[in-house]
Amino acid sequence: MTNKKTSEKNSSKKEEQLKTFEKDSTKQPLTTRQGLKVNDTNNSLKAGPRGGTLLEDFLLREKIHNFDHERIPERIVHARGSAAHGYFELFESIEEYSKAGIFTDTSRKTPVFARFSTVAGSKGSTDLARDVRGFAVKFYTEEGNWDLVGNNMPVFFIQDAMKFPDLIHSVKPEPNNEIPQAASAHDTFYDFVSLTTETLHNHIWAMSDRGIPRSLRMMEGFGIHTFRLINKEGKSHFVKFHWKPKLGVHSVTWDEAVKISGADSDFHRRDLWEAIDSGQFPEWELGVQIIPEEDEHKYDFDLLDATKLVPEEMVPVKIIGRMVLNRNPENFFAETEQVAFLPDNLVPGIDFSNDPLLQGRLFSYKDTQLSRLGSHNFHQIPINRPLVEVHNNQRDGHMQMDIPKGRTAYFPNTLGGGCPYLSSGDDGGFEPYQERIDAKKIRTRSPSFNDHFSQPALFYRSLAHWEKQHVIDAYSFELGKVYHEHIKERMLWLISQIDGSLSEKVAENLGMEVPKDIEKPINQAVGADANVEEHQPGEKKIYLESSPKLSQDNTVFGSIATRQIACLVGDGFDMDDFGKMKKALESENAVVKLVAPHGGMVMCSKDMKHKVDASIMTTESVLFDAIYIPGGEKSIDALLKKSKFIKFVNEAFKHCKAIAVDNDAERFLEQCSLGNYSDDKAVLVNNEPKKFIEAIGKHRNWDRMEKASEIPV
Ligand code: HDD
Repeated sequence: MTNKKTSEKNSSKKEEQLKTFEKDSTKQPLTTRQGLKVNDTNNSLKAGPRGGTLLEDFLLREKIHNFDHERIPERIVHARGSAAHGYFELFESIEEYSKAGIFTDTSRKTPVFARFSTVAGSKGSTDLARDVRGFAVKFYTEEGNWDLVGNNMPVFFIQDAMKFPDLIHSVKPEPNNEIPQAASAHDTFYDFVSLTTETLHNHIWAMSDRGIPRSLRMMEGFGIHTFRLINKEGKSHFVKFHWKPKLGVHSVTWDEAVKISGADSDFHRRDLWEAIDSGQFPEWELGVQIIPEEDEHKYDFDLLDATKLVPEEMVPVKIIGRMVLNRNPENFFAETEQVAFLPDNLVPGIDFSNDPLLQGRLFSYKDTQLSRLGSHNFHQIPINRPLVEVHNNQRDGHMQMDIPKGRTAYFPNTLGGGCPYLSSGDDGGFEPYQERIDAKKIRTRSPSFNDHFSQPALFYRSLAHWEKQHVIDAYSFELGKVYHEHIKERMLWLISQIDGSLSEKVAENLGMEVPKDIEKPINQAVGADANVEEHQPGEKKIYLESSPKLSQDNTVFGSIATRQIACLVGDGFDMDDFGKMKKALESENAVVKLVAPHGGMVMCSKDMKHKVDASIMTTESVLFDAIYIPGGEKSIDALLKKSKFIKFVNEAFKHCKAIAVDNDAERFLEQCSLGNYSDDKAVLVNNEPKKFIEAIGKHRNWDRMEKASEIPV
């Protein structure tokens, strides 16, 4: 057991390790790569002031040579990402299930590096694409690195790694014209999805609000696969990992997502960076669903099928620890870009299951890192180095950074004293779980994976009315962008397997009919030799009427920490109103920003100057969570002179956000298109700040949704 002092030391150990690689150029002379001091980095060496450049100019050649090689291939998926450092701590030991130090030693603070990402877009694409989000965490444990490489949705699109290239090729920009970027709404994706019925479950999650999070800090994370936990006695339990965000799970609407992509395509990256920078550290609890081995076949679905979740109502999530992200990277490339997550980075006490998707991942990631980072020595890059010492007989290769000592690079040896030596299980050596196997070698899919409709239907049934409407809108948008009628027809039929009224509404928006049946085989994700009938998607089952935990209506509400509040002000705004509101909001750790008709300074009613955070020309309503307008006759007159302020408020209303006004600011609201707002719980006129804070804490007033959809912005 690590004592408290050692634990603090461990948590900063990764920071210290990284610091030894940091380079601070303050007060340092500019040098070449060889350390030669440089006297001119502006002009190349020429034969006379107007003459040709000389080949001997090693300063020019070195500078350009480095520049030419600055880029490495971006990740083939999850290219766009943002990351942060932090720590994990355990609340209670689960030694009855796992012998892993990270799950038994409550005195440890384990350093972590977490990277969040979108899947389909390129490195420079928008943060607000409708997409699955990657949720990858590297734990630098005392037994070596453990990587939990998950997503923000608890299921995956496909069941077998063999289908991964097909899935990704279909969703990525089409190969002939490289269109569209970071968008699933196109023919090739729906051609594939509509023929591969196992995709339906992850697909409806992507069509739900989970596909457009408000913040990376407001997403759940899931390990997705069933893993194993192994205890000291060698007994195995199945486990599913869950990350639960302290701020709850919240999303933006599609209309906002589209507009945010134009107004600030770094919206999520900036949000994560600024929250950490301001000391509002994002936090998630780690939960586990533990299933005894004996129960492996107890469920209506197969635990090895990554397109299925285990409803929390059937197996509760036990919270065992928390992750806090408290430090931004020093350098994006060195850390966020070069970090290499590998699902096969394991520690004793955790092991794989036979999930065929997971098994394929164990090969793919290392392989990808090699082509991305250029050398198999990528584990020596500072962000990837474990905290424990590394000793083995692997040698040489591109970019070897260590200087291994001694004559022996083989095992067994006597010349090196038998070192590095082997460790037994008792001594922390990794021992694979001894699973009994008695099977034929066979290329197939287990029939127990054939139920493709029960869980997407369970998900849809569990959503609140406003979430259901968002799903209808999302399907209608995405399929509306599909050109080929036969693909849309197949999709409509598939959606009708989830819910009849859902497909009817989508069909109406598309101006089509839901087909009664579709020509088999629709599930073409089977081999040519397989019995196609046997592999058709099975009947929809109802083993749970609904799973309330799947709905964002039942998430955590209340906190307004880090929420962005736009205060619309012109010269002469009422300082008494504003001062009271600002104090109340900031005491709850919300971020108050002044948006004015111009940049620079704005004068309040007390003749004090206040710095403007954004002029109305440079910002948009969609970048804020709520709006406040203090009184002040002159200020309101100034706001009314710029029509964009009206659009600003109309848009916030359309997106069901909280709006508060004081005194003569009500005059401004009357010029907007809000209709009768007197009974709207989130439009507050001359109310206490407390009420405004409560309304923001509810995230949105979805009761307004129908009325808001008519606002013409
Ligand atoms: Fe993957 C990256 C998550 C299936 C092959 N994947 C990658 C990342 C995440 C995931 C979060 C980015 C890590 C980072 O931030 O650097 N992938 C998943 C999840 C899956 C999954 C949750 C299913 C449950 N992936 C999957 C399969 C394959 C891959 C089945 C291949 C057979 N994934 C890769 C990859 C990537 C990757 C091509 C690209 C960049 C990288 O690995 O480092 O190897």
